[in-house]
Amino acid sequence: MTEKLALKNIIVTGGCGFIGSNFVRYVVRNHPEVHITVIDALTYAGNIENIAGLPRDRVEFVHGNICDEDLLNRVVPGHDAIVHYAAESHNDNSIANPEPFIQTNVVGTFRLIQAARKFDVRYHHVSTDEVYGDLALDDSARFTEETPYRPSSPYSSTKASSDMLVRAWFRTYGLKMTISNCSNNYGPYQHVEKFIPRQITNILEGIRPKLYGDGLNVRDWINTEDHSSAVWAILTQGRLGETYLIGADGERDNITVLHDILRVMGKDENDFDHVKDRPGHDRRYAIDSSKLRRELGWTPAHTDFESGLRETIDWYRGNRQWWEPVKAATEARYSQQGQ
Ligand code: NAD
Ligand code: TDX
Repeated sequence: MTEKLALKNIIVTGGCGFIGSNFVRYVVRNHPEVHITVIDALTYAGNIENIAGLPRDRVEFVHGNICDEDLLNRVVPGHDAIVHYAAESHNDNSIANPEPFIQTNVVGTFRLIQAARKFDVRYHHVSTDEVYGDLALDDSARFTEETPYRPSSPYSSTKASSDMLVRAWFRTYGLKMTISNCSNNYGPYQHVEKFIPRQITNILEGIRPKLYGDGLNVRDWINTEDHSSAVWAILTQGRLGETYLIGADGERDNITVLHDILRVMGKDENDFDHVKDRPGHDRRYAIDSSKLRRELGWTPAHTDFESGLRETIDWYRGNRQWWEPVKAATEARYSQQGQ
């Protein structure tokens, strides 16, 4: 294991989104010596409420776009690391309109790694297991760091592109980088467009949950707290130039997750609609995270999916003011798509 990197002043891009804000809260709670500058454009997916109430002397908010070179030239100097979460993150949106995905995920990453080079700043790139495409249901294989890239959707192809840029910047310019590719996250503060919060909030609103296709697609669920602890471990102890897969052995098919949500919320397990499938829908994701566990000693702490799901459901029950303002528009978009 390499010596731990001592960090004082980090930038978190996308720190007002679901996973980025979890990371900000995680660092505030566990690493009192670290100051965080959040850069976030507050797109439809960003919400300043996600970092509200954190101490002002620990977390500074900069409202801005990662594609803005002048902004990066102003903000990046004086920081010792960038942790890059900002992205357009939703597959269905990327199918309807890929353009913002190219801008933010590809051009935005390009601007950030140029700034990291220019100001000699450590860079951690947050990516997804979707860059590896999908696995068959009857295949026992899991993704590893050696799996060839084979992205299926506009979203995952832009994430794959950004990973490639970061790898090339390491080889050519010696960018001080690491990359992590994580599986599906769940937890509080996730936008209601995503599978688990969509179904929970549908039930709370009296709308029937919507399952794509046959519902047998498998996702490898990880509690977002465990994603944050893994990113911190890689940022501070990871070997430069390396990729680490993050996962918590949480494979479940969508119909089983939906049954769990309905049961926990006191509904009939069959009280949902089958809707049109997602075009190009990946069948199965599964992560082998043994490199991360072996090299950095990381283990997930929140592996009881049902109890994590109960906590997540309680959070959406208790925080209607957070999601209600965007719920109707999200469902209107889906119903236009027949989903
Ligand atoms: P999210 O959509 O909830 O949040 C994205 C955040 O980025 C928002 O706050 C948004 O305002 C901000 N943003 C978007 N474009 C921006 C721009 N051009 N400039 C500055 N800020 C911008 O996304 P998330 O689910 O929290 O995902 C965060 C990261 O984790 C993404 O890179 C995603 O690819 C990756 N990831 C997500 C998952 C998952 O299950 N959600 C799994 C693996 C990896
Ligand atoms: O209403 C729905 N019904 C449904 O059956 C929705 C919104 C989704 N689904 C299915 C599609 C997927 O098989 O549920 C599964 C999960 O869907 P999403 O929440 O859209 O996630 P996914 O497409 O798997 O991608 C997520 O994990 C990897 C994140 O959104 C990405 O940002 C991350 O990279």
